[in-house]
Amino acid sequence: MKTLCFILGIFVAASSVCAAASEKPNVLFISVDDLNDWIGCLGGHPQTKTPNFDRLAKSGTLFTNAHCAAPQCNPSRTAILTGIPPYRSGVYHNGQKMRDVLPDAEIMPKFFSRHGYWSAGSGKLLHYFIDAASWDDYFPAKEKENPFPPTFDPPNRPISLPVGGPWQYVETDWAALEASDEVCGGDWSVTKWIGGQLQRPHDKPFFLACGIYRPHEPWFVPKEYFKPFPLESIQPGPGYKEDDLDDLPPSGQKMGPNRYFEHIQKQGQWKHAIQAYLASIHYADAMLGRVLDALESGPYRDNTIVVLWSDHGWHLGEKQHWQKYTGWRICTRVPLMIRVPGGKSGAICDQPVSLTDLFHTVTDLCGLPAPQGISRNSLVPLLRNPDAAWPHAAVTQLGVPDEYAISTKAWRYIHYRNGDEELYDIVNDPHEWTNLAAMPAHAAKLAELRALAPENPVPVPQVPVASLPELKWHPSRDSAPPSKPDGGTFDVVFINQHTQPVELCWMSPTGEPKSYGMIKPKGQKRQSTRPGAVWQIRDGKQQPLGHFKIGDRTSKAIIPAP
Ligand SMILES: [Ca+2]
Ligand SMILES: [Ca+2]
Repeated sequence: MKTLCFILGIFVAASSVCAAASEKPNVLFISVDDLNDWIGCLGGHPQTKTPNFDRLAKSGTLFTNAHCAAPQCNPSRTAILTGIPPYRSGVYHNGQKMRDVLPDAEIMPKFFSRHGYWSAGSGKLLHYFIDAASWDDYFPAKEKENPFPPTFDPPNRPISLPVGGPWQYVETDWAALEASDEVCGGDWSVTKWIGGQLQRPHDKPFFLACGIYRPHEPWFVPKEYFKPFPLESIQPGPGYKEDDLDDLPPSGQKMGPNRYFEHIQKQGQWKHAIQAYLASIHYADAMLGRVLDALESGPYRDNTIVVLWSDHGWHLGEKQHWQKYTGWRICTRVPLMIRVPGGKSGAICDQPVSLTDLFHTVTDLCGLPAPQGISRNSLVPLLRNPDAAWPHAAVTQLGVPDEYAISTKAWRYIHYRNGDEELYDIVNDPHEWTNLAAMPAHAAKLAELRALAPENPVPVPQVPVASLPELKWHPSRDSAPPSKPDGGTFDVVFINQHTQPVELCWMSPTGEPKSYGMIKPKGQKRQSTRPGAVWQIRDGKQQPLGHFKIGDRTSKAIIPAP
């Protein structure tokens, strides 16, 4: 009882409330995947329909200047669940495995379990794994390390966007489905299970984490969620400006335009994609509504802290970009809302905050001892007073140690690894259309923001070969197909498990093998290559054994024993 009195004391100082409360507040920790600021209460798109996000925001504090620790799932979610920013942990990108880099880091559910809580989750919280040892329970079965319940996969999936090349993520597509929410499964099953936990008796306080997957791709949701967004009415995001790239430094000009947006426009799918993203957000909103309804009609309505966040934003054409990975505000700014029993409702905070601060904030709210070695910036003072002094800036790391974006209350600064810079006045230019970095009048502001750079960022640790995804081996005594290389380079590690030396050959686009040398038995060769390349393996007599087709990322290619 003492703990909740402490917490509520912060907000209402009413002993009668404390007397009625149970010992410790519960925590409902909700994540949404790839949701940018296109929700009603953040005003990111005039057509969006998100009554449940808006209702949660209205019942607590909405942070309008919250930023992810990194604009991609793995480093962002790792920072949230460990409380350690990428420049300290070394988890910078999606190609790393959290447990390779941070074998001993304690994540939030484990911390809560160790402090008398029952911790459970469902859906995607970490990057496509559960980390079973950190949870008391998980749906579906935690031992399988797959956070997803089955999702409806129509036998003849509609195709709206033809595949543009090997660079294209396999799930980049969209369409209205002839299916009910229940048949769609996935988020429906996650929110059903979470709702069940919110309604049943518990003998301990709970830390319950709900990972809603939409609006992550693919954007297939039941057709009723498309209805409020007739195709002919669809508008681009208000941040879209066709000639927005002119004032960017070379690194920004390279970061912005990508082949997704070009391909989507060529296929006449831009409006369709915006429609499908809005529909997927509307669907995620309905799933959130199921969780909020279960909480509000159940026994834990008045003693549960609710935290909702998205792991990063998303471009739909802004800066000629599609997807994520950039340092611009459409990609780093995220929905964040926190409701505390007895706390403020309808509060809006525009201080720059980072999702890395959530671990410390939630333990602070629950009166638990502060975890060691994590971000120290608790948001509790801002929950008490949204205008409280806040000397911190929010740092978003962009995949490598020396590339980052910094957000303050009124300004944003982007620093690329070659030293290129951008500076934006977000009060007067919220869509970052005018880069002020080169203007002498803003030199002092630029210097001020430069000084906020992360100090001594840790280097990117090498991914152990054992953790790399494995390419499919295509055994064949015949020749291999030609390469169709398309996209940026990365390494693939070829591992020879054959008893004899083998020869590694790159297939030219016209189908001729070109030798890149021999690999000894039990030997390895790290080779730079590109998506769509084909590598043939030959024996010592130059007879083909088979080949590998390169996918879209660093991987390993195991040449099997005969
Ligand atoms: Ca994500
Ligand atoms: Ca511009």
